[in-house]
Amino acid sequence: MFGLTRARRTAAAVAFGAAAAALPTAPSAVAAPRPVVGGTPTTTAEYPFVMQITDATGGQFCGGTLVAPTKVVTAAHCVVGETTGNVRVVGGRTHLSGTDGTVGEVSRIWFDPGYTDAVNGGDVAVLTLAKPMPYATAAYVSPTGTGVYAPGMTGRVLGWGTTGKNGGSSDQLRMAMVPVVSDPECRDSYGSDFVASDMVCAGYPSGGVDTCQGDSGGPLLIGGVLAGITSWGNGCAEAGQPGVYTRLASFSSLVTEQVLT
Ligand code: 4AZ
Repeated sequence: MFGLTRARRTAAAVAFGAAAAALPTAPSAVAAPRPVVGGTPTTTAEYPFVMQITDATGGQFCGGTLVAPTKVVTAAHCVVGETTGNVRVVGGRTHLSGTDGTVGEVSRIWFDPGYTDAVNGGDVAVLTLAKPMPYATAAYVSPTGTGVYAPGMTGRVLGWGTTGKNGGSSDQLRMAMVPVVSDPECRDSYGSDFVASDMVCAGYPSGGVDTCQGDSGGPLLIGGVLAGITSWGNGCAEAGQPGVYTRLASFSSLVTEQVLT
């Protein structure tokens, strides 16, 4: 089936990196980026583990989370098709326009071997950095994820993604709070595109607060730990269309293998 939800989904399967620029114009059925409302500006001093994922010229296209000095968790869809030479990780830089912080080269790219697109397999990747980042790391959820994904739990999302209707990314890092949505409720929104074992949803029933284009790969923190990765959604901040995040607990052991490698 090729229903409205799938057709109109903001294309999380498309990386917004250099490669995306070469793609033909998206079909008109694809929703334009919509405002992310309700977030507040913040800093990498406040959230030192939040990383920009950029191309070789410094153009940010995704977010990531430092979970060990040389390991960054991001979304598979951010890095599929990329090579180590054309991706950088930037830490300690609150503003996209900044030149502060640390630019890290990537020595290895791993993503869930089951990943084929946003709906199939885990939208999770681990980048290995050539040198350690001098920033505090974030803890990530255990394989059981006990209690973490309970509906109504407060999630915290961060990124430089789109904040205005036809606007570009936010120059300054932003943070927003979104409640975890129950699996049945998310299934009501997305049908079989929502795979509860691999994904978790967050957002208000009326919308208004959400991640958006450019936030992909960045963190969903619940109870202070990295519990999700910004992955996809139908548009941004629309009523009844919560953001969909990688359910990191399901991939926690795989991530640990990569962290220890
Ligand atoms: C994106 O394209 C994207 N509203 C990120 C988050 C959401 C939708 C799209 C969720 O990067």
